[in-house]
Amino acid sequence: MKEDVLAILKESQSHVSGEKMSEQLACSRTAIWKAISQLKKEGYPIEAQRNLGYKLTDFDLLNERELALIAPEYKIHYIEQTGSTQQVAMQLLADGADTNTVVVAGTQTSGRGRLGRVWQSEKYTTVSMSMIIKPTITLQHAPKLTLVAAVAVARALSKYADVSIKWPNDILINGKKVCGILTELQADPDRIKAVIIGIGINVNNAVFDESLEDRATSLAQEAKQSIPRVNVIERVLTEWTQMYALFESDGFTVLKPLWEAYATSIGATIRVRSEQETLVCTLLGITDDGYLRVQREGGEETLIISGDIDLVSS
Ligand code: BTX
Repeated sequence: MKEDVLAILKESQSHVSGEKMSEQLACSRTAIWKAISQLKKEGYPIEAQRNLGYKLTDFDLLNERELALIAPEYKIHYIEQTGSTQQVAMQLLADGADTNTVVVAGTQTSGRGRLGRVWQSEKYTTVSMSMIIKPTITLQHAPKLTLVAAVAVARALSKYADVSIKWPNDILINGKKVCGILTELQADPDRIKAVIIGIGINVNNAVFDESLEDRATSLAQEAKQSIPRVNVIERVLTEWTQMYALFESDGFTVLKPLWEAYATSIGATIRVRSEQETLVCTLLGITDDGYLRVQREGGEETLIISGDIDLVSS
């Protein structure tokens, strides 16, 4: 009953009367009133107005219960506010968390990117999530997991806008970053113990810090409508489940063409900044191992294992 009442409230943009709900659900008005009281106790912001009825006042509900409904095969921990979901996931791992444990934060105060960079994810407008995976692959194959996650997120976000992937870990819309992916490993010299894949998605951000203004965008800015974060998380987990199953059964080779289809800079001139050098070259694609294939100005082909890329010209 409670779930049915919640579903009606979620679907409705305006107030719904108790009478209408009791007719729709073929139950008494007392049963509706009880369900509403329970939902309120669970933290659902429901406004009651005389003569009008009930309305959910927050379209973007995010809590443990909502998350449990979208992906029962995952153990999702919701935290209203935390420093970094990566940090929480690491602690859960140390406490014995299993594969498919996910941490989601309402807001993140010290989000991190690669190489100690800052990831901005405050103000309850973004998706900040970290997934614990215990894959049965060797260390050498680990970088591919970032690419598998990128394909999954790209597919999930393509419902809202045209997305592209920028190697290795960014998802862009109209050339601006909408999502970053951070893969962190716990490994013995010969074997991966666990991988924590952190995904940060700008969902309902209306503005960005001056430093990001020209380089960042949100789904809401691009789709011109607000989007419940729980829907985005649901899509990401659904796509991740499918893409990761493909990766486990058939390897990265089947995912490579999917990745390349989103990588719009293939054939373009790019600047690669790696630890070793900064290089202007042509992007050819990726290898079966997930490394970047580029062509230097003299024609020589080079593989890039890690680094950042920027588009110079298409
Ligand atoms: P990255 O190192 O590739 O990108 C970080 C860079 O992206 C920053 O230096 C800045 O220029 C830019 N940036 C920072 N915040 C944003 C933003 N909100 N939108 C667009 N651009 C931004 C990317 O690292 C990996 C980010 C992973 C974030 C997730 S959130 C959940 C999990 N927890 C956590 O602490 N990190 C991950």
